[in-house]
Amino acid sequence: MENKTKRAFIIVDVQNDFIEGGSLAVPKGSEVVPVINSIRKKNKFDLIVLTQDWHPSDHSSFAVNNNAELFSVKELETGPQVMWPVHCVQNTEGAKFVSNLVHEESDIVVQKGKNTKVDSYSGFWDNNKAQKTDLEDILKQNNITDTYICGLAYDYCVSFTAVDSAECGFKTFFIEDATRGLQEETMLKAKEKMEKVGVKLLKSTDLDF
Ligand code: VGL
Ligand code: ZN
Repeated sequence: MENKTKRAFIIVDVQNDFIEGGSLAVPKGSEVVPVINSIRKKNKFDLIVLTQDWHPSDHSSFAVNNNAELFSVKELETGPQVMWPVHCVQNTEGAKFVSNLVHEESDIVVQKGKNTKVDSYSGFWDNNKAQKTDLEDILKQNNITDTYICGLAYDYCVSFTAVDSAECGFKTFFIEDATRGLQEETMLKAKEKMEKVGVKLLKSTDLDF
């Protein structure tokens, strides 16, 4: 039986729209980039995955497409949805990975949020858990046992990805200094949720492999 630890580094949504100057900027979002670059340089991962928020321009999470107030919560067919500014539209500058983020040929890119009707914070599933991305299959095909999650934004896509990772059965680590969040209150809730499902929170300096 193969039971060797195999580690994946999952870098969530480090895209221009989520850093300073972007349309859905996370405060100090760009600070994660040098931390992430140094993690991948110092530590040995078996697989590196980048997720990319990749919306069609008519996406239902955009306030303008619903005549809704920015950041309000609207009841859509698919459930409650935060009304976001237009962000990470497919093939735009805002959807590109931040230019100083190290990105190698062997990295796997998983795009999400492509279905107009439903948002997808997690890299694994859409918010309704109706449709999966390829992420779980990719990790399982590579015999990954442990995942290390970081990126933007803490309270949405990063924590949702970490929760799903734990629920998929991976030993899941959330690298606190390699993420930044939108709001204190939602970050606290996200942290509680992660701890409840067994995600371990740690710092990049704790990694020793
Ligand atoms: C995200 C809100 C909407 C994120 C993506 O990457 O955290 N947040 N789309
Ligand atoms: Zn989005």
